[in-house]
Amino acid sequence: MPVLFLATGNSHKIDEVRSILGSDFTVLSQRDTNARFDIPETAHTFEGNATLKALAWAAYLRTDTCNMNVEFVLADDSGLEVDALQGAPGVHSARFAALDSGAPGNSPDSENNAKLLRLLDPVPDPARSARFRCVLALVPVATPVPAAVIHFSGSCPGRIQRQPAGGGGFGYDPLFIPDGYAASFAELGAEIKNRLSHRARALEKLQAWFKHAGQS
Ligand code: ITT
Repeated sequence: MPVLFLATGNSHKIDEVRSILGSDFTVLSQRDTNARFDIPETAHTFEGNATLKALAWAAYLRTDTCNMNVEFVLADDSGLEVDALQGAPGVHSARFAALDSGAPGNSPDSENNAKLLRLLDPVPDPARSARFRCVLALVPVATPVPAAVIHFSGSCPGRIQRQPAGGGGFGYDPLFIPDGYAASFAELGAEIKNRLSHRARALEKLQAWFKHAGQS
């Protein structure tokens, strides 16, 4: 069974990845170590930022001081692309509100959602299309530097409604209605979200890769 270290500080991502991958993988995460890194997400693409996070953690997990027996690091960079905003918030999804205030770190979900609703207020319903995107970067820990990085991507199309609804999920879930449904991800709940989300679709490709590589 492959042992993955999920390089994220976002506990919702950890829960979703664990639940989607199920028992075929052992998934460790930042909850299993006291190590913490501030990794500036300076790339302009999801793929670039996922790679930065995966390589930073892989460098640590390779050191003798870290005794975690991890085989692979997996990082997730994800976000929402809104067509009427030319793809924003995109790679800035986590700190969309802070782009205006200059506040450091991620913004509260409520502030990001409020900004999105404000910007989309004049946009008519048929033009409120959007998609969630997720890029995963997988780095084998045993491989010497420079390590190979393998990417898997997934997207989930939908639209942005005018009011938040639902108590599940995180981030923009209360505003996002996936195509084929009449309720937000936050209303649909984890079971449905984890079947159709951008993260689920990227993880399907990762599972197929492991199957092919004969490692699962
Ligand atoms: P890590 O970098 O530590 O993984 P993060 O939350 O900062 O955690 P990202 O930089 O990838 O992660 O930003 C992702 C943001 O995109 C997240 O904070 C949400 O605002 C949004 N997002 C991503 N996936 C989402 C999902 O499944 N549902 C709702 N919003 C999501």
